[in-house]
Amino acid sequence: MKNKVVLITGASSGIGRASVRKFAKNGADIIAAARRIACLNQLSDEVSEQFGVDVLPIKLDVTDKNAVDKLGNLPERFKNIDVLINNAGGALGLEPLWKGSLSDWDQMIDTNIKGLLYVTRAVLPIMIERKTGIIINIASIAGLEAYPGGNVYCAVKSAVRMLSKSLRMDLVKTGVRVSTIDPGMVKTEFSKVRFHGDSVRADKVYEKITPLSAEDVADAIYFCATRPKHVDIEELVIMPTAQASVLINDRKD
Ligand code: 8X3
Repeated sequence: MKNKVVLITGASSGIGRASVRKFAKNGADIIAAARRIACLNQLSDEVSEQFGVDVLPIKLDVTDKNAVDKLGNLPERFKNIDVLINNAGGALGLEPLWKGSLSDWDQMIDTNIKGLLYVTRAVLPIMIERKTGIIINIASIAGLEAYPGGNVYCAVKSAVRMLSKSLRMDLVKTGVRVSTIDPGMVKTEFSKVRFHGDSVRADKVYEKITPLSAEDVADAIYFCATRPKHVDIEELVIMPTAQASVLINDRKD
């Protein structure tokens, strides 16, 4: 990964943060993008000191088209993005559809779908011009199977999978690769965000089971990004051993 530039969205926590560390540890220079710039600044200082790589923290709301456009004005050093990890996204709410919050829906659709589209569109021209690059989209097992209350989240993650598949077709003659990763249960801020800050409810999701860690998923992302140029890991499903589907889990009493 030496001399490679990796752009990671949603880099301030969870899978994004673990990916920053994983790629930096392996010598990549990083553009770490997220809304929480204070967290990014801290992460960037920590990682550049520890691994001796360049890290550019940028405050970015992926749903803000104008802000995403500015990715075209990156400093020369960071212009040639080799790996884009579309990680920003997440779930809000777990209500039956008729009780769902419209603003939660808007936010899920805007972040998981539109944000991913905006960032991908901004980054692709340079990859196509250089005939190299890999886009890694973080979807979810929620995009493979529906579950009660999953409604909009399942739909947006399913959309991410379909966008990835179609994008692969668009890019087949360009040398640019696309991978999708579908994680199952991962212990991050995911559930706390989904339940609007209710940590007690969030902690219950990971009770009596060993979930994936953000680092487990970052390892899978790194694997996809480091295959030989002629190999594209199109889709990778990664789940805890104790989880067989969204609702089939082995919880130890
Ligand atoms: C997270 C997996 O099952 O909570 O993307 O929707 S699930």
